[in-house]
Amino acid sequence: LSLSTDLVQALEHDRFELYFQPQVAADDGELTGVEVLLRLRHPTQGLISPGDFIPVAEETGLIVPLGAWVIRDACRQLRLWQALDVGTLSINLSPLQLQDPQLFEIIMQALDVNQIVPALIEFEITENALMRNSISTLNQLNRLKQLGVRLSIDDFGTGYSNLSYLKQFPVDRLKIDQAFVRGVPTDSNDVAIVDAILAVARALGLSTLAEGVETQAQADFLRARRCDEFQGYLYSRPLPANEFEAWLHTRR
Ligand code: G
Ligand code: G
Ligand code: MN
Ligand code: NA
Repeated sequence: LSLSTDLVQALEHDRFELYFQPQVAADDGELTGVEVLLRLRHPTQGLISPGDFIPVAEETGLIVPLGAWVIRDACRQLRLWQALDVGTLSINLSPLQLQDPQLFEIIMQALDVNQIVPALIEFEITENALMRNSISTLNQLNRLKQLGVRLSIDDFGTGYSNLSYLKQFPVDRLKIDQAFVRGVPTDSNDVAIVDAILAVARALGLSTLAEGVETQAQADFLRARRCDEFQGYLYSRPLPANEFEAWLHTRR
């Protein structure tokens, strides 16, 4: 009948899957982490991207239990990869999850059950999520930070550009949105924006990751400007767990 009904059933019938996209160091290309990206295996429509269902899950509130499933399943996978040294596992958090009083408990339990060191987990929060409900969001983020997980700002540069919140929130790194990465090194506006983001990050002591790196020219430019890490099709698309393991084996 509707996508929102489909989503409830999909969660009940375990039809969501996690994909994993490598993040690599700019200097030597070594794996530094993995972003967890959600997919829906629809019985008739095949694999559906989060861009097509996350907005519905946010409108209906399903993102709260769905996001909890993502956290638990990602931690389960990280435990299975314990011997592989995959680095930091980055998990996307929605604004509604940040307002959920149970979020902290859900995270604590997932870490505990899987015996995961908090420093191996990073939560990605978009700029717009940070701008909303700043008091409760700030409290939630401070608790998470004290627990020892890492925090990053996703899609950096695309939100409402009030930079004052960067001082308030205990974030560790900025993920430069692929919209700006796309144009470097040829588009002078994108070059200016990327340079400005790198300068802000450096001044505030935050590390930087460029998203959507697709070409060697982009990587070379960003490396020269001392961006710390890269993620994008140049290295790998998001992959199911078994294909990610194969990707890792061919590189080591
Ligand atoms: O994988 P893809 O490029 O299609 O992801 C599209 C968008 O969906 C991205 O903005 C990404 O941050 C978001 N997304 C992917 N997985 C999750 C998830 O587990 N939770 C939330 N809240 N967003 C996700
Ligand atoms: O918004 P967020 O950064 O969480 O989501 C990343 C999204 O970007 C995912 O949907 C992923 O599939 C997509 N993506 C990852 N690498 C590339 C890339 O190199 N090029 C493009 N066009 N999209 C990418
Ligand atoms: Mn992300
Ligand atoms: Na992003």
